Amino acid sequence: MIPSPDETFPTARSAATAFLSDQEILRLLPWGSGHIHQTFRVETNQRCFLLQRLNEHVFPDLDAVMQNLERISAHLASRLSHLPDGERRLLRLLTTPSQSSLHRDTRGNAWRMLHFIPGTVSFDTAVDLRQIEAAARAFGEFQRRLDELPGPPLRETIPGFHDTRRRFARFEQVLNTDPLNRRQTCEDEIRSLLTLRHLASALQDLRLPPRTVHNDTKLNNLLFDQASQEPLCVIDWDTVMPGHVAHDFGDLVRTMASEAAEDEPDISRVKLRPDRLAALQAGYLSATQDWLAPAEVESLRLGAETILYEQALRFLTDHLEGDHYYPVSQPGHNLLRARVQITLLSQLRLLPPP
Ligand code: ADP
Ligand code: GN1
Ligand code: MG
Repeated sequence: MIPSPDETFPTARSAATAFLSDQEILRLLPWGSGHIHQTFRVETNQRCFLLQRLNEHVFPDLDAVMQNLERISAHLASRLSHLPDGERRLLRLLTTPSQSSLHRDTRGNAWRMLHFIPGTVSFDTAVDLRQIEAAARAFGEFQRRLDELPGPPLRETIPGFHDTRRRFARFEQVLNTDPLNRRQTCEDEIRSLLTLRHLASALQDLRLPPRTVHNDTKLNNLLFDQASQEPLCVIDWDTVMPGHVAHDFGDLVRTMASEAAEDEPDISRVKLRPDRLAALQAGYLSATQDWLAPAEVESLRLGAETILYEQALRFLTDHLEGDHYYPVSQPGHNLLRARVQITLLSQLRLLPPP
């Protein structure tokens, strides 16, 4: 589990100095609403930076993560620097005096620092159709640029990340052991997921060729320009690695097709809107249709079902195991999250095919 910011502040300040030995650090603030790392905005006498204590439980191979990031940053720099505002469209890593983009503190914690992209906003839920279409286009463009990444494939930073079959097997295992006796709290959700178990393998059975994709295209992994409200920079590149475009499309649907938050407690507010789905499809295809194979375009709807199913499995597994992966702010938080995914999935399955 991620420690609270209060526990980490003193170590964060000293980690920041490892990257910024020549600047005076004025202020550190906890930042963003990501589930995985512990993130701070660092203000110095010169400018702002983004400091992250990396979650090594989730990413055990940080060498792979950082090597991928360096390659992606260099490649996208060559594609984006000519655009207006080029520097703000890109994640740029800082290095320590020994030229490392990763710093280990005396306790062994891993830290990295990025240039803070100023004048941006991110959203946990989407505002309107225009924003939804633009966000889907931005993630599609990100995929298209990465498809041209030179050299060998990126390293796999989390083995089997979207191996839904494996996620299902883990879910079944936890169901059988029920270590905290929580099974009784979620019998309906368990039944729904067992009934839909064919979704654990349907996409993988298509045997589509892998591409370099983002793998975590939730809306808050996109920064928007505050002034124009247009997408500016796709962030959170830790899971960028070989995978399927349908998974990326799936996470767009999961996080934008409804007005409700990922953990909306009032299930009657969780409504998958067909107009939002159409905007996602239009935006995403406007950036990708000319280079995707027809089988990939056909797989998009199944990708959305698969990701909703997989994310429900992941949240419910975490609930049953004791909330070790996703931070929770109330008892049953992961169960709430799982319920939202299951609700969206059942509504999606009632819609006619695209
Ligand atoms: P997590 O894996 O925990 O989701 P992210 O890399 O997505 O971590 O970062 C967490 C949050 O920090 C993002 O949602 C975003 O609001 C903010 N953020 C990340 N990188 C930058 C950056 N370079 N400039 C400004 N804000 C950023
Ligand atoms: C995590 O890091 P963040 O908050 O963008 C998770 C995703 C989940 C998402 C659910 C590495 O994303 O896979 O879909 O939470 N990232 C990792 O909100 O597990
Ligand atoms: Mg994130």
